[in-house]
Amino acid sequence: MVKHVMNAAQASAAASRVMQRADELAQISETPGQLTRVYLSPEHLRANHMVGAWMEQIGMATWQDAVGNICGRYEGASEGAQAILLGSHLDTVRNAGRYDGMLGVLTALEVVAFLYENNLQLEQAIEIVGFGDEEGTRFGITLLGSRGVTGTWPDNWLACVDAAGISVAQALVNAGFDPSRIKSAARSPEEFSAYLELHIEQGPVLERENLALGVVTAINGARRLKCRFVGEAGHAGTVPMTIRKDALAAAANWMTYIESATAIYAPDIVATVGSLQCLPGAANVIPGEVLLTLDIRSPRDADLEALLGNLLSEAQQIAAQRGVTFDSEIYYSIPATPCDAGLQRQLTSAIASVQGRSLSLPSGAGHDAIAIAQLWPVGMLFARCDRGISHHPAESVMEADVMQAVRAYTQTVMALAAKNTLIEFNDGSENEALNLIAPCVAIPAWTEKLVAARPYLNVHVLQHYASQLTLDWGGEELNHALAAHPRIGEKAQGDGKEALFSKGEQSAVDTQNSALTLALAQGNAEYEERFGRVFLIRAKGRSGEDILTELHRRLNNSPAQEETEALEQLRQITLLRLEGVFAQ
Ligand code: 2AL
Repeated sequence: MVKHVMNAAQASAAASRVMQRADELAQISETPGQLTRVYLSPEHLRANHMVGAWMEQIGMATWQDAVGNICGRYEGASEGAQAILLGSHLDTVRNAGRYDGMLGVLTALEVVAFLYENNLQLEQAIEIVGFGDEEGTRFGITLLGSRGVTGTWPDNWLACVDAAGISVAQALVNAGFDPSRIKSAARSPEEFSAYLELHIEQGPVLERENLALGVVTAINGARRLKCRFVGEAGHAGTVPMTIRKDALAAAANWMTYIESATAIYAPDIVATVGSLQCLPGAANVIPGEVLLTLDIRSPRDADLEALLGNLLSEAQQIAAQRGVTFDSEIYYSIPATPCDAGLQRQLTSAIASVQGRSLSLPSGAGHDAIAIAQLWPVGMLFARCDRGISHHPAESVMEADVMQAVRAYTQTVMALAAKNTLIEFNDGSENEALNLIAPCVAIPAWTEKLVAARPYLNVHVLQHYASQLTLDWGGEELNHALAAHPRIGEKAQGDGKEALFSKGEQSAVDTQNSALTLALAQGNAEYEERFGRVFLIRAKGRSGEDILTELHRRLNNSPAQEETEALEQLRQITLLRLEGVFAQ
């Protein structure tokens, strides 16, 4: 582990440089007095040039890739090492603020500057990318830069045109690129171990929590629907209240339901009716038809689908009660992009160490990480911005927050890049590799098969195969495995990795509570008497009381049922431990 820590003076100098460079970049605009910098414009190329020069000052090799991203590489301890990719975008909306995108690139430069100034080379290389297009301002299609890096430009993108009728292909040529070579911007999966992006929050949560920084859990998935209530228009003076089929009253009823049901569903889900059209729309006519939109977003697709299902069925019920009809159609849908759990943990611990505590929150806005997550694990940090204002010239961040951001970012990257357990696992001797994963579970066949199938392209591939292999387990494996799992409520012996794992997993079991400890001990004994082996349960995330309830429930299982349940718990414990080994 590298011991260097950024001190206050270094962080302060770095933050002041970030602020000054954000001002310098903001001067590169097509509209005097405002900031507008769109993909493949002369201003885009000038910004790339400026950022490229800054990269070179801190020992990075630089290049502009085939879709116009500016890229830089700071070599790792061995040439050609796998890299951690840091980045964000350099394009803007029209009349933009100066931090959206740029802050991520400028803070990444400070991470590398710290390494360079301290003469540090880490196990992994660090690459920085300033993406050419995230916002989609010019061509109406988004993430052209990051989807260049993943090599997933759809064929029809080259033909898309801007407001002046210039196609993407022509714009590439005008900017000195060759449209037939865009595929060469694609990077292969093994080149990067992870992608990190720092971004302004563009929302008010951190400010309200009085925090400079937070960790992103996921970039929200979203659905947009066109909805319609159809009732019966009628004379506002003559139709009695009891026999009306008022489409607007039904819509109003539904809207208040949407608001209250969403608020109680989960704190991080939002739903909005943003437009409402009432027909025929006259003061003296009962509304016969209402067209409205529903926008719903969540960091978890399953929750989004469940809530949406509930809202739509409520709409049907309201319609039925009022004698009107309801229909809807999804016209926009994007899945959530979860951030990698291991990267979230690293970011959380770095942020907590610089600001005392961390906060996890979803991103309501889209980011380059959406595209990058197709190939690499992604992690994001958010920095507070004034009143959450973004996409506006009033966008603003505090230099003191940037100082914290640079510190947390540097700490995270150094921790990740100093060690790469997957490389250790892939390149180590058979014994070294076995030792790394043996504490996950005492089933030698599983461990050996995982080692035999080395090398793995990335941690996801390894986890997937490890999970597949657990499907073959039966009663015999279950009995073997118990060696790595002390009883619940009993302190694990020793300071070996298994004991450390187990202590962490059982940390929510309150061993000071003697009534609970006694009840668990009794339950364990009863279980062992009945099933002839130790009671196994994934303890992580469960309290002692929860576990006790489960233990009592499972005592009523038939032996066959219980074997299935115990095996499932064993799988979960093993895969969680494996995640822990490779997350570092
Ligand atoms: C354990 C353990 O060691 N970790 C965990 O999640 N559960 N032990 C057990 N008997 O279930």
